Amino acid sequence: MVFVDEYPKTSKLVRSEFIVAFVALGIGALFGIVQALHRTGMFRGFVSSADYYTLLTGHGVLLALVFTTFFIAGLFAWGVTNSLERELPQRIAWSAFWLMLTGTVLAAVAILGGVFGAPSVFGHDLEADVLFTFYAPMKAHPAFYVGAALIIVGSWIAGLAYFKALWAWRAENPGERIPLKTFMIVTTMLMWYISTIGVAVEVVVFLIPWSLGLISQVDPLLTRTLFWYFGHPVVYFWLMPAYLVWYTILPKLAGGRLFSDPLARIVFVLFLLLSTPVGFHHQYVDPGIPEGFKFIAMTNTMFLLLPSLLTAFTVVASVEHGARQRGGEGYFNWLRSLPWGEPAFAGCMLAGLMFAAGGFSGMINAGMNINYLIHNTLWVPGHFHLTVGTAFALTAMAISYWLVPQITGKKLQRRSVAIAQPYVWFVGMALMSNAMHRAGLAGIPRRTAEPTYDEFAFEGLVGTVAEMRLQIAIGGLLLFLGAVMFLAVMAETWLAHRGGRLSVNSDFPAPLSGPEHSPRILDNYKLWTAIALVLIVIAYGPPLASMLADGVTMPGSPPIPV
Ligand code: HAS
Ligand code: CU
Repeated sequence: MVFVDEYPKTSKLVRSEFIVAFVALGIGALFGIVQALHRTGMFRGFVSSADYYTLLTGHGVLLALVFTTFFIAGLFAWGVTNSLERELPQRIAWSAFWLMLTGTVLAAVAILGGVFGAPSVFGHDLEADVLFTFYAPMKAHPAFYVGAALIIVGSWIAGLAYFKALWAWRAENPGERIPLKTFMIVTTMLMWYISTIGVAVEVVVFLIPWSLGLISQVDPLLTRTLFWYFGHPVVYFWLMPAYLVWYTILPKLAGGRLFSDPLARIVFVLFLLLSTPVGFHHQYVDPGIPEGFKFIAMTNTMFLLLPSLLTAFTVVASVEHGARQRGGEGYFNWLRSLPWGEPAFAGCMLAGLMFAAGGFSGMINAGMNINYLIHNTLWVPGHFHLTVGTAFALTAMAISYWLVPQITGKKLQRRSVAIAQPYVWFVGMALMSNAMHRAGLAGIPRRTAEPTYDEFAFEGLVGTVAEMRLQIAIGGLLLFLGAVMFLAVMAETWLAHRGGRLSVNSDFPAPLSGPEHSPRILDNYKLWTAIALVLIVIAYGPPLASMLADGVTMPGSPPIPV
């Protein structure tokens, strides 16, 4: 039975979440190409350099916060429903959706106000050129922070719907192991609840009253620390749903079976434990944080490589199993027997391949000494366009080719465009990201509208200023083309009529090694949450105490209008 017929209510919720996600993707991609052409000097006719930061904030918020959060909410609603074989509690799920959407509209209006001359609204200039990390003392309109708070609270309520479905399932299936997709989803949500405490305190306790003028100062180090307490785990909030796709759907698309359910559970427990006590690796150059706690963050970050390296092993082994079921042979020849002409499969594999590169550039970031070389340079956007921009984004687009037909009951349209799109995205990202990494190594800064590269010497580095500019511009154009191709296929599929049997379904073969091969304690997520909190107290307790010792706003800063 097609998913949309079996679970019509949750299908409608997933469709709504995906529509918001895809609209955010489209607007964010449009801002992206305008930025790329502007800062490479290829074409500067769209915006002034002053408005560049409005676009950059829109690009980051719409793609890194809105596209991701709404797509993940849709994917998780599908995953819980599919694995527990029941509709989600609708009232809770839909209230989460409307809260997140209200928050998104508020934040988007505040951002776009900047393009329309920042008119005064409720006594404050309507603008939010604070970028997606919204560092104080740069100040946005209060609506921006209220919007961010509503998105966070909405996501918390969405998680409640998943837990209610799980508790109801457990009452009917006492002693049963939690089905893997739901296990992955609840561990991700637990990590999300823990990590969003930081940004919720930052926004609700400090930035909203400060932007309203109710408090005169905030301590920028404290608000940055609260942001990065959340800022690293949020990247795993983006990665773990991609891993859910790679572990539980990709093996099926390859014609195989998941190599090891127990390894998958261990990976998600490791992310729950280690994702949050590492945030200082974004603040290696910040003053006021004892070096020892930066070192602890670096050490934890290196441990955090383990779940991803385990993933590389398990996912490739699962895909290889599929290849051999198709008659694949040899040490590597089996790769050729995989369904590279299937858009969902090819997109996920190319996303994984590119994430390997993104992961290794993350390792460079994580080294305290080498980080000084790349911090705040174009290297960092090069890194995160491989990670959230491809590992997550390309996986989300690829799996939509498989999932959207099931939540609409309509056949995928424009298959030839869908087949080409992951490859266009992959080539575009390879060009743009590698040039960004190299430019970063040469010291070219990130977040600048008017960088004059000319005086940067490139001795010893392959490439010249002109070549890097060209690569970033061509790569950006291909990425924009890839986004348009994806949205065109989605629109035609959405608007098509139902008819004929779908070639896809949500039935999954049992893993080669099932949950019965893993200790039951893995499912004890209360234990893992408690340990995660202890690790956080160790990593953050003393530094936060020292920051608070001299008062929550001292040394403070008044708002700097952007
Ligand atoms: Fe990062 C900065 C370190 C992962 C996103 N990161 C950022 C920022 C973002 C971001 C958005 O230590 C910038 C924030 C800002 O604006 O300032 N990052 C890491 C490390 C990892 C890592 C060690 N990052 C991510 C992920 C992201 C993401 C995932 C989004 C989704 N990152 C940093 C650091 C900074 C940073 C510092 C601060 C830099 C600075 O100074 O500002 C690790 O998690 C990476 C582990 C991954 C691997 C790769 C494993 C390979 C796999 C591939 C499997 C293959 C498959 C298919 C499935 C070791 C899993 C195979 C294909 C075949 C053909 C067989
Ligand atoms: Cu990080």
